[in-house]
Amino acid sequence: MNRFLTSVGVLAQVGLGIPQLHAQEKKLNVLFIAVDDLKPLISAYGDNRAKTPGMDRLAREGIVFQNTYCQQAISGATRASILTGMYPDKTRVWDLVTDFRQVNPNAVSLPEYFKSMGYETAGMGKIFHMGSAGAGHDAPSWSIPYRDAKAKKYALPFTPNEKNRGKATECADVPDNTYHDGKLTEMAIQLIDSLSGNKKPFFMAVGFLKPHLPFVAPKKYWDKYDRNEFEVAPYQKKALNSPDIAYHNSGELKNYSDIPEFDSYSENDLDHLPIDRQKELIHGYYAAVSYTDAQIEKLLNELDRLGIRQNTVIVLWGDHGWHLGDHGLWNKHTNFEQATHALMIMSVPGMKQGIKPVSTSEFVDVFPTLCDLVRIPKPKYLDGISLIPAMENPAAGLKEYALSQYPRGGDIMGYSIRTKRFRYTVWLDKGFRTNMAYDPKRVVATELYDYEMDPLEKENLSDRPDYLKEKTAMEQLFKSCMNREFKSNAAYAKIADFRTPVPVKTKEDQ
Ligand SMILES: [Ca+2]
Repeated sequence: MNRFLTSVGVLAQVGLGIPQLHAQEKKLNVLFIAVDDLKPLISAYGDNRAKTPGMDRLAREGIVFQNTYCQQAISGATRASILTGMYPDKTRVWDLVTDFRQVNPNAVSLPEYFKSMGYETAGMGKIFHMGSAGAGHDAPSWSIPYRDAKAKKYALPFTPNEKNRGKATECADVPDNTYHDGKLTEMAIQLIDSLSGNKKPFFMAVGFLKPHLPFVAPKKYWDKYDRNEFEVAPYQKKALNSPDIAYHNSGELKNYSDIPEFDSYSENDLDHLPIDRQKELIHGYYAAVSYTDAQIEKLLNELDRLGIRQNTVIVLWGDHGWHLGDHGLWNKHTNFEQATHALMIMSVPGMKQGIKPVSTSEFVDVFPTLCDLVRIPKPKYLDGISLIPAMENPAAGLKEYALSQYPRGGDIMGYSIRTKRFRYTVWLDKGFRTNMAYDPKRVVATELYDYEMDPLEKENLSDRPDYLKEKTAMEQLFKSCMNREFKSNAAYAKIADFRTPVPVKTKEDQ
């Protein structure tokens, strides 16, 4: 089936009862800011080390979703998911190289949908994952052709290693626009200026590359921190009784030329990355976060200067979490809390400011929430829900759990549900996906963590007799989730036109 025919079909299915704007009323603009590998470490999430005045301001003036989870902690998959409003088992993107249009030709992206609703849509920087976006960075998404800033990855000369990588960090006394994100911000400001005068509302997506590795940032951002004040992750071992499959060897970090070989999750502290290198990386990560924060602040200032903040919805999100040494892990690529817990802040004209909804939420909720916020109908097949009730009443609980997943070894998928107190993860083999009926015989490992008693995930409680009651309850919840997804996949298959399934690529980087 032709994708555009299905788009029309989707539009025909949209829900009723949503208030419509009068024809002459201009809809709200959307500024959609994606940040690569930004974990929720700003003060609004309880980390007082980060120097992030831009995001702090957005948090004060916006809505901070405290308990939001990405659907899969790797760029290609999480971005395909948030940008289509569907779980990875429906987008069929679980890696860094699959273009969702190729495996799911009838999918409609969030900006593409806004375009169909009369929006001017523009994208720049990393919106979709670079390796998994088709020509024109997914040309159907944009009414204005996609553009990107060009800049060298490093300001200082470097000799690449055999993997064609330089060092993991760089501190150079250079201006912001030496690197990609500073240049991109200048381009974004120009485009905001021109779009602000249009009759059409705009949906503008800006994607920053930092704090993704390598941690390069101008010196002034490094100087905001005293390296000696950083503490390394307090727990760097494998969780007691946890399966190996939950972990990886931090291969992405090891690609960089100055990172020595180390054992990711050894019981022996001497096998870990040396403490001084850990502190250097943590310092670099925070410097890169502050650098990107300054770019975000420039965008906010420009909206204010133009006087369009009061008719622009802002969505800021980091595409997944990051392991800064917990469990001995670096990078993302797991189902643990540090990889799946994500930053998401929205700023909405006319809504309460500085609130922190406690409800569990998921990235799949962004699509329907944005539709409701700008008062356009939402496609019925979307996997998420509107978060507006949690914005109006921050104490409201909208979801019992968030669902994340991560593949391991090509043939195994780990599905993880996170409730307010627990995480229950089940690893299933032989290519299981939620479009298949759940089969307990495929289970190869389970994990249970109790965040009330063990926030650092030091022990897998799955087999502990004193947690039998809690495990049984989580197991039931997990099965109901698998059943829900099985039914949901079957319903979606009626409007989708899947091609031959593609194997998951094992390369893990972005
Ligand atoms: Ca990423």
